Order: sequence, then structure tokens, then C-alpha cells
Amino acid sequence: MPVALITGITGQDGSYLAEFLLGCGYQVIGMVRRSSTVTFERIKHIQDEITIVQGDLHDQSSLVDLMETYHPDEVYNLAAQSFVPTSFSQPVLTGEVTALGVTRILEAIRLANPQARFYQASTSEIFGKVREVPQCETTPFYPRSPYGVAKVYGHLITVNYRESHDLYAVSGILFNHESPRRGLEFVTRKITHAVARIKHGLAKEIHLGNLDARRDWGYAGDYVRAMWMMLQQEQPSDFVVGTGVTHSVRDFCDLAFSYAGLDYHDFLVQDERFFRPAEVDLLVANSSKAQQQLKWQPEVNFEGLIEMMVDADMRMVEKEIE
Ligand code: NAP
Ligand code: F7E
Repeated sequence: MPVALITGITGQDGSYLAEFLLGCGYQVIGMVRRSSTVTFERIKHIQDEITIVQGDLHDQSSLVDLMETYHPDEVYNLAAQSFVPTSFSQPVLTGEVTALGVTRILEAIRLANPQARFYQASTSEIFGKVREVPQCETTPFYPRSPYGVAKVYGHLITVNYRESHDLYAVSGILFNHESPRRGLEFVTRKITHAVARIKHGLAKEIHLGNLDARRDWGYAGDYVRAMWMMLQQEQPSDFVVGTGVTHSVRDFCDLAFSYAGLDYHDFLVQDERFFRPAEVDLLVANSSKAQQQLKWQPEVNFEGLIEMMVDADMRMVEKEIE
């Protein structure tokens, strides 16, 4: 039975990846950080099938211990401070976890488990103020937030360990991917959750920032498959993963409200608090390398994603008011 270690298993992607790897017959070890309350909401349905262990990307010895104890065949580093606005207010913490945390886990692998295959959760945020459209593996980086800067470090240190220490280490440059398990502060989930609350009379408006920003939004369940595929190749290499289609925040809002029979103009309040000091205006992926080499294709499109998220939030709100 192959063994996979997932950091960030309590997050959106961690939960989908754990489900996927269990389905492939893996023993799944999920690293969680200590907290005073339980953070297993997204994995409670599979909790009995996975091994939960404590560790933290701040703490080198906890990572080395995990490598020595479990000798995972595959390590997926999904843990990060992943919310862009928080990276502006907590830039040092973001650098510690999202940047240096990658070196700590690579060091643990190098010292205690060098045969492991390593996946780093890289991001389209490294392209930031984009130098070309669409963006592919060779597009120059121009991050626009402390999060993006930290992820550039994580990306390049992964390449460096591959080239210097002969590790099988890859960075998956994933564009935005969403789901009913997306954190409530991210714009897609903030919108679909608001749609459900407004529809049920629990809220009257939604406050948003920049409606003109464009993103290439896909479904998280599709993207975790690509992570696994990257670790099954003969040679390690980095891949861009996205749908190749871009939409504005306004488009997302329009479709989500319309799907529930509402007009977003009646509920939207533009709010300065949600604008960013520097914005990423346009992201759209050129995933031809992933399509050709990995044979990866997304299965859920933009409209399907919005419907899935609105439906799930409607069910959630209905349960709350039962
Ligand atoms: P998420 O929902 O925010 O999950 C982040 C995870 O990291 C959580 O499990 C969190 O644990 C954990 N974590 C945070 N700090 C930690 C620390 N110091 N030590 C150990 N664990 C820590 O993120 P996601 O959307 O699933 O994304 C997964 C990864 O892909 C992240 O690295 C993100 O930056 C990257 N990424 C995401 C997207 C996207 O569109 N979703 C696109 C490209 C790249 P708690 O539950 O305890 O907070
Ligand atoms: O913002 C605009 C905002 O926070 C998307 C993370 O997973 O994907 C994610 O980062 C856009 C931005 O995601 C609000 O200005 C408008 O232009 O949903 P988001 P993100 O910043 O793209 C990348 C790939 C990652 O790697 C990250 O970890 O929406 N926007 N009004 C708003 N955004 C938020 N959050 N809230 C608003 O009210």
C-alpha cells in the first residue's frame, strides 16, 4: 500500500486530495497543527480512514519526525497561509509558513526520506501583474502580494532542491479552484453563501471590493487529480493547471444570483475595505503541457461550478434554519 503524507489536510484541497488518494488505495497520513478547537469539518466523513498526526510548518523537528516514522512515498505540501489579504496584514507570518515552511519540509525529506516524491502547491499568484496572456510554465513571475512573493520562494526552492539534491520535487502552478468546501472569505464562496442567505431572508446585502478582477476558476475536485498525476511521471517537472477560461468577479456574481432567481444589482454594496493594496487583474491559464503530458482535463465548467456551490450553500442554510 503506498503511503502519502498531506500537509494542509484540513483545508479545501487537502480534503479532496485525501478522498482521491483513499480511492486509489493509499494509506493517507494527514498532518494537522495543534489548535484549541477542532478544525476537521472538511474531513470528518473520512476521519476513520486516515491517520491524523500533529506537525507544523514552523517546526523543523516535527517534520523530520514524520518522515522518519512514516517514510511516505509521496508528500503533498498543501499547508500555507493562503488568503491574500491576510498576507498584507501578516506578511512575516505568511513568509514563515508559505515560503520558509517549504524549505523546512524539503529539508526533512532530504535528511530523512530522500526517495519520497514531493508536490509543492504553487499558484497563479506568482504571475501577478501578468507579463503575457495566457500564462504558462515559462511566463515570468511578477507577484503582487506578500502571499505571491512567498509562493515564488516556495516554487523556486522546490526547483532548487530538485536540481541540487536530486529529489523528485515538482511545483503545480494551480489557478484558482473552488468548491462548496472553499473558505467563506474567498470571493466565490462569499458570493454563493450570500446568495443562499439572501434568498432565505437571512441577509439583505453583500459587500464586495473589486468586481473587475478576472480569474480562471475551476473545481478543486478536478485539480487534486492533477497533483497526483504530476507525481506519477517518469521525470519531475512543473505544470500549469487551469481551465483556460477567464471571468470577472462581476460575472461570477451575476450568474450566482441569477441561478437563485435574484438580480445582484439589488444587493451589492461596493466596499473600500475589500480592495487590495495591489491587485492581480487578469489570470488565465495555458495548460497545454498538463493536457498533453498528464492527459489532464477539467470536468466541471464555470457554470457547473457556480451551480454546485449555490446548491450546497442553499442546503447548508436550509439546515441551519430547520
Ligand atoms: P486552505 O483551505 O486555506 O488550507 C490551508 C491549510 O494549511 C489548512 O489545512 C491549514 O490548517 C494549513 N496550515 C496553515 N498554516 C499551517 C502551519 N503553520 N502548519 C501546518 N498547517 C498549516 O487552502 P487550499 O485552498 O486548500 O489550498 C491548498 C494549497 O494550495 C495552499 O498552499 C494554497 O496556497 C495553494 N493554492 C490554492 C489555490 C486555490 O485556488 N485554492 C490555488 C493555487 C494554490 P488549519 O485548518 O489548521 O488552518
Ligand atoms: O479573490 C476580488 C479580489 O480572495 C479573487 C487563493 O486560493 O487563489 C486565491 O487567491 C478576486 C481578487 O482569491 C472581494 O480582489 C472582490 O481579485 O477569492 P479571492 P485570490 O486572491 O485570487 C489563488 C490562486 C491562491 O493561490 C490563493 O491561495 O476577487 N474580490 N471583492 C474579493 N475577494 C475577496 N476575498 N473578498 C471580496 O469581498
